[in-house]
Amino acid sequence: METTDMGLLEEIALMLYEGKGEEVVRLANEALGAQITPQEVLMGGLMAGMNVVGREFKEGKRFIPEVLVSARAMHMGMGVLEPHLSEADTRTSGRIVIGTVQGDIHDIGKNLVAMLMKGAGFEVVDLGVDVPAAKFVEAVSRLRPQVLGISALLSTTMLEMPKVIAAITEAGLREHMAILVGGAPVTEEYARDIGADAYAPEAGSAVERARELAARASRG
Ligand code: B1M
Repeated sequence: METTDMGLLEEIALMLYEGKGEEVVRLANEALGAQITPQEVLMGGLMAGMNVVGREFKEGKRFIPEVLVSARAMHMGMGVLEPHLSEADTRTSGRIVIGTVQGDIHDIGKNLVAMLMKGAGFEVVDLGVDVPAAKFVEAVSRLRPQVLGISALLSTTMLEMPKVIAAITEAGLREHMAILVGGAPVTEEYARDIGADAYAPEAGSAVERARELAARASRG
């Protein structure tokens, strides 16, 4: 693919696909300088590139080392967008503790959710990836968030979600807080079945759900 006739967003998508993080950073800055919004850079550039990577990974045309360099480029690109996407308004929407379940090291989507939550005025405590149920319980007990966000990207690891919810319940912490779940294999129905309070398919709606849940948790 020739880059000469491409728009900036297509170039960002291509550089992400090729795992050229420094180019992604340069082009993302150039796009922001050209008044392209951070949301457009995210969706039309970074996410568009990662979607192609994901499709080809599934089809066996891309392999883990290549996916890893694209993931690194994605992280670098998100680093450019973060100050713009998470320019928090001064209101505090509440506190959210978030993490990816045990056995799962996917963090790009979770980081995006965390970034937009910060932008929406939430205080975000990110526990990272591969988080055991006991660590979620410890954090909820110590920090008393209005919302606990749990992410899983594998159909095997989403089975950890009900274990986290059970551990929170057993620790007597389920009152006055709400649990939000998400990640590619998770569905609305699954969220309901495991006793989560809400499900969001992507980062924008995760913020909307968290706002509703935090308001409910503070009332309750
Ligand atoms: Co993985 N991987 N991966 N991988 N990987 C997937 C998830 C997969 C769908 C690819 C495929 O086969 N098509 C597949 C899972 C199949 C399944 O179980 N259904 C898969 C597999 C199989 C694996 C391995 C098992 C491969 C192997 O080793 N054989 C392995 C597992 C490692 C482990 O976790 N133990 C593995 C490894 C990896 C890498 C390390 C190479 C890398 C992760 C790097 C990183 O995250 N730092 C990686 C990547 C990059 C992917 C794909 C290509 C992209 C994921 C991503 O970042 N998407 C992915 C294919 C795909 O999803 N199409 C794939 C972009 C991101 C913005 O979207 O994460 O979906 P997403 O997040 C969205 C929503 O899901 C939602 O909002 C986000 C933003 O809109 N969301 C939430 C996410 N969390 C939320 C929480 C919420 C609410 C919404 O509330 C709390």
